[in-house]
Amino acid sequence: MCIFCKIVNGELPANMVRENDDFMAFHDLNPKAPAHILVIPKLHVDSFNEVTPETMAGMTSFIQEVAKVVGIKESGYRVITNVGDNGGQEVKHLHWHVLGGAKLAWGHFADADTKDFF
Ligand code: DGP
Repeated sequence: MCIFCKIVNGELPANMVRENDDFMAFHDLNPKAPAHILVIPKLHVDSFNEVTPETMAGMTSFIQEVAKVVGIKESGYRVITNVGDNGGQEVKHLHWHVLGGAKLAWGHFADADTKDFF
């Protein structure tokens, strides 16, 4: 069972922000911003590649609520989902990083010189 499924079923603890029947939001263990929340569907989905439009619809309003609850809705924030190896996905359970609380830097490549791409 993946670590996020263990958080869903209570086997692993998490610093919970918000929860409903379908989704959970909790603080990231290794925050990359003053506010760094992970939003997951309770039902296991490997990644964005497999998510349904129905789940996406619920995720959208849930993420909007989370941004309001943590107080970053007006100041601004970033929503990211990493997909697969090149996307840097470490946990193979769909999750959205909701980052805010400070002005965020934009963009990077992990191990290549950007001039090779443009
Ligand atoms: P990603 O690289 O997109 O798969 O991001 C996985 C994130 O999950 C990473 O920022 C660290 C976080 N993380 C990993 N394990 C745990 C955990 O057990 N609890 C919490 N709260 N976050 C975790």
